[in-house]
Amino acid sequence: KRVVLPYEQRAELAKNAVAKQLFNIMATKKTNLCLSVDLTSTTQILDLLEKVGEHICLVKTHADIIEDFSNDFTTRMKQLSNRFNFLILEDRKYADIGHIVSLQYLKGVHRISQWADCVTAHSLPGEGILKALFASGDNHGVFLLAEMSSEGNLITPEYKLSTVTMASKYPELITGYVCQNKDTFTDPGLIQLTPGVQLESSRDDFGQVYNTPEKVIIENGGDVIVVGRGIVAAKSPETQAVLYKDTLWKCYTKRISG
Ligand code: 5IU
Repeated sequence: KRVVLPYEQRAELAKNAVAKQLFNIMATKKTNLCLSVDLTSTTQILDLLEKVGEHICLVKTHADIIEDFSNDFTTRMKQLSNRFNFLILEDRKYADIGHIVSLQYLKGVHRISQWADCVTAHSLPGEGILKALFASGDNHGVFLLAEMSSEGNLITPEYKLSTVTMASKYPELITGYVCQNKDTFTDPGLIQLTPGVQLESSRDDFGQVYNTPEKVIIENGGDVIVVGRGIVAAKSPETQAVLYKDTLWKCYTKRISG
């Protein structure tokens, strides 16, 4: 069963290169924490990554909220990712026809394909979006949205099922799913990325719903856990990152011990 297999064994079952790498990073660094750096200045982001880089397996960015985005910034972020051994996920949530998504991935001011190890995408437009992303690079990956954490989102069980069926045709491209529940997929070579996690609050003012580490990892099968404001907005993000890392890893070890 996927949820009880350790990450190092799942690395061997991964068909996507990024998934394999991410499983191995988690096993080596003993962390399944993904930091969502939803900050609007490059120095804020780089300073934070200096402090918490050793505690995370993945950083999740939103390039389009950064006010002074530049190639120099992505070069520096890449240097940090090499130094601390974490990967970069651009949470772009592509949702257009394949032709446009390919341009959005390769071109524009952000040139996402040049620095992101993986990206997020909606399945809504159909498989052209996967065909386009697959054709647009090597050694990259996609986390496909199968569920969302926000209340009242319009994703249905049928949509989720069709999403997984669609993705099964692109095993070399798919790193995993962004989802909330372990029944979403069965393949142990894929990664369940779960956002909407906090130790303190249960929701924000705009529909975000938070669950505890225990719930998302032990009950719901989350593999890589996304934490944003729980760390970024804390008085000491570094201390908080260590607390999240330790708590999340404890839940994972409990889960794999049955
Ligand atoms: N995010 C979600 N829920 C989702 C998806 C993505 O929260 O279902 I798909 C993103 C949004 C934000 C981060 O970048 O994950 C969560 O940040 P907070 O931990 O600050 O709520």
